[in-house]
Amino acid sequence: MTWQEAKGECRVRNSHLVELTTIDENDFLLQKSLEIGSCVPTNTYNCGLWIGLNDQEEEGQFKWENSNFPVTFSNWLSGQPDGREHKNCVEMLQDGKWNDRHCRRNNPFVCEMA
Ligand SMILES: [Ca+2]
Ligand SMILES: [Ca+2]
Repeated sequence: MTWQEAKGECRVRNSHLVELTTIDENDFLLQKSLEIGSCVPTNTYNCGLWIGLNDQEEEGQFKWENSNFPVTFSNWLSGQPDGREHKNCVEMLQDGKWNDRHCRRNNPFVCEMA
């Protein structure tokens, strides 16, 4: 789903796109995604999962969509974010690193309850 659709899908389930505020939360999600293992990594970027982080409102100001908190902890892949105004939604890659990407990309996603 697109990031926007994923956000809506989480809402329907009474939850929101996951917010990762510590390395432990990041590692936990990474571990879970590896356990589910529905994607075979063929390159760095092909197994991304949407998380709640985005800079759609103001370029470069990344924040979590549900809490509206600005990003404090972050785990960007080296060289990311690189999308400027073209890429405003964030995915977690197969190694747990983050990448900004086109919000219209179809990615799996992770919801969490409040
Ligand atoms: Ca951006
Ligand atoms: Ca990027």
